[in-house]
Amino acid sequence: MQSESGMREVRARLATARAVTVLTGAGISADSGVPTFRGADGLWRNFRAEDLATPEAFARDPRLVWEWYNWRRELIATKKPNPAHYAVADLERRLERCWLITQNVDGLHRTAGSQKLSEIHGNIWKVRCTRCSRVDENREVPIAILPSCAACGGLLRPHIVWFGESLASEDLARSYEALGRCEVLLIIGTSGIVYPAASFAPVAKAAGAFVVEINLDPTPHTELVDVSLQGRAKDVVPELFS
Ligand code: BV8
Ligand code: ZN
Repeated sequence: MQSESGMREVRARLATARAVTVLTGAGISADSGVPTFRGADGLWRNFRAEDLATPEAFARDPRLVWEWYNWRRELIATKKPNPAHYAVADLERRLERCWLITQNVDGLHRTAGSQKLSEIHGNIWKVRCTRCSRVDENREVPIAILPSCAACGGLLRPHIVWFGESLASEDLARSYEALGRCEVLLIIGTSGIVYPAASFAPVAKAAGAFVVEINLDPTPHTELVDVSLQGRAKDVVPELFS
């Protein structure tokens, strides 16, 4: 469906919807200056996912993995939410039934005010003890010595879901509930490659949702969605609600 008529259709649906679910990926933070994973300047081009974002990589060389996450933390610490993050957060004020599922670990949705959310791949500002599994918010990680748990002395790891690791069952349950009951699913800035998030659009579609994609480029979702809006999230997303 063309953008102008597509935009009109989406705005009309959102104006009457009682339950909206939003699924976001790195593309929504790209407009804040956070590098995506698979784009031209994507993170993975300079790093190989299997070298860094896996439990095996951390077991093999925890210092290397911490150096990469500290580099990303320093980068993200200077970034701010953009109008797309704020428009998504504003949905919580408009609708009593809305839920945000984000693959992003940068925390920018929380900074923008989103509270009804599942950070299904974790959060780069949280650490987890590899021995007692305690999770803490931790804004500073001294890389000179590997960070250890205040409670038991175990080695701390980023509280992030790596490739080959299962998502938290609570996050999955919450996500499937939000996908199963929403009238509209907005998919913003994800390449639709990483599972299980890549299977969320068909789940919502099968449950009867009107599915909308906002992306710069076509993705594996594009032929399945009801409306595909091509453009930058910071420009398109606020337009959906104005
Ligand atoms: C699991 C943490 C199982 C790291 C991440 C073969 C087939 C199917 C599945 C698999 C398979 N082989 C392996 C698997 C499983 C694997 C997977 O899906 N692999 C993929 C690569 C095929 N999945 C897993 O391992 C998951 N776990 O399956 O567990 C299991 C079950 C039981 C027991 C044990 C295990 C775990 C997946 C989570 C991995 N962790 N992140 C970190 O972030 O440090 S994934 C990583 O990719 C990020 O979290 C990121 O969020 C995520 C998805 O990427 P996107 O967000 O989509 O970002 P991307 O750069 O790709 O795309 C950006 C998009 O934005 C583009 O479309 C671009 O056009 C658009 N864009 C850019 N700018 C803008 C924009 N759009 C709008 N406006 C703009 N301005
Ligand atoms: Zn511990």
